[in-house]
Amino acid sequence: MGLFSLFRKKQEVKERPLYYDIVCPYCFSKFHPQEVVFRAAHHKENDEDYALGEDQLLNAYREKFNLDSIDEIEAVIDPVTIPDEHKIYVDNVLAGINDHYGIVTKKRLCPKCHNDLPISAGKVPSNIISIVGASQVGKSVYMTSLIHTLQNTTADNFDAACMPLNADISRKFRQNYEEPLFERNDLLESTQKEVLQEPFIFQFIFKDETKPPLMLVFFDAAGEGMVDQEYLDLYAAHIKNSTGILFMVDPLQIKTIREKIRVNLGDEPGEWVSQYDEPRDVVLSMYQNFIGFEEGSKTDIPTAVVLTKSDMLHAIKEEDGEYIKANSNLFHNYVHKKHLNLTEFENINGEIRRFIEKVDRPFKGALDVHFNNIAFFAVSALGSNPVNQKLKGLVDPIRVDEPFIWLLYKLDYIEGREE
Ligand SMILES: Nc1nc2c(ncn2[C@@H]2O[C@H](COP(=O)(O)OP(=O)(O)OP(=O)(O)O)[C@@H](O)[C@H]2O)c(=O)[nH]1
Ligand SMILES: [Mg+2]
Ligand SMILES: [Zn+2]
Repeated sequence: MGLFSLFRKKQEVKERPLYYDIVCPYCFSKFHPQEVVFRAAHHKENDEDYALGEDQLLNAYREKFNLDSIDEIEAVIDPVTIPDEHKIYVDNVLAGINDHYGIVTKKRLCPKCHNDLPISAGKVPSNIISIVGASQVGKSVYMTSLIHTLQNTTADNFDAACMPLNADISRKFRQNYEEPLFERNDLLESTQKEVLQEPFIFQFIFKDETKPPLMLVFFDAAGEGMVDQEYLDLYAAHIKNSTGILFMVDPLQIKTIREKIRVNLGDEPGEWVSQYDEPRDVVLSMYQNFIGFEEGSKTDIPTAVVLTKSDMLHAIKEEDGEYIKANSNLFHNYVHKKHLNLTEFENINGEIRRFIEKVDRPFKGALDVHFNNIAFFAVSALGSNPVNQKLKGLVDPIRVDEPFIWLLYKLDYIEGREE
């Protein structure tokens, strides 16, 4: 290796910042690690600054998601009231304070919603992966199938563990999403914006300790009826502050494909969604409302365009298919291990990109105009088309973790290799 290449190699090494801005995984606001507040580790009845009481910000958040309100909780301490010598730093991040009674608290809270922050907040990047798409494209089912797969196979394949942040999240995910789908073969109810589900927070922790853990926040938003301003604000912050976007498109949303599938399915159509938004309009409104702060600017957020319900494409495959070839890779599951197989990825990316270009040019155009960093995927969260809200067999996901693994690659957590 010559001197020059040595020098170049060195320059390429990215320096690790001392700390990272925190994105609260509960309310998605973004702030400097210095702006956190703390929950006192004790209480004093005769001191109003330290007495038990209601935490209005916390309860407002909990009310939004139909969680019980908390009547009495320890006080919130703002670190500006604490002398510098009583502040505790870990890895350059304000991590604790020694309060007026000499009692240490390390319970950091989000300044905007007063929920507990994860221990790693500010020390590692906050990664939020958002799932967007029109009503009924399959967001909730995909999220469930993805998390299930991440926990059961993907994590292992990348020498990592995928775990819910706490027992509450674990229980809710199992009860409301995983068990109905994977154990009872029932489909999920359409997500109602009136009964907001608080975000599901998972951690993807690599066994190699030099790799920072990855925080995964999934917010199962309703695809329809986004009119409520508070809900819109929350959703906007979620998307704007996310590190990766999974943009879901249903083949049935695309007019030319919809008609073809309808004809080919004949008298056994299974589930059939009656009304859809045009994919292009979903991109436009997402961009205008949530991403584009400046007219004409493109977003750099890596965005996986994910064609859902790929099992439906069997109905339009053909030997020398104009749209989808009968032997297409998209019908077969592929397991990426240790790294992203770039050959496999480019194959799918190219095929779906060409497919979208052919069947919905306005949509492809809108994507090109607004996104710098996109790739195309096809997944089936269920593996087959359900009939009467029931699956015929077991859930058998196809390629559900591939878009996620591509995001890991884009965010420099894993390598890609030609094979
Ligand atoms: N064939 C097939 N159908 C699917 C698949 N995933 C979802 N569906 C169908 O799509 C319907 C909607 O899925 P959801 O995940 O609830 O859609 P959503 O985007 O969360 O919908 P909203 O919450 O109403 O915005 C399901 O009831 C299924 O009928 C799949 O992998 N294959
Ligand atoms: Mg839903
Ligand atoms: Zn918050």
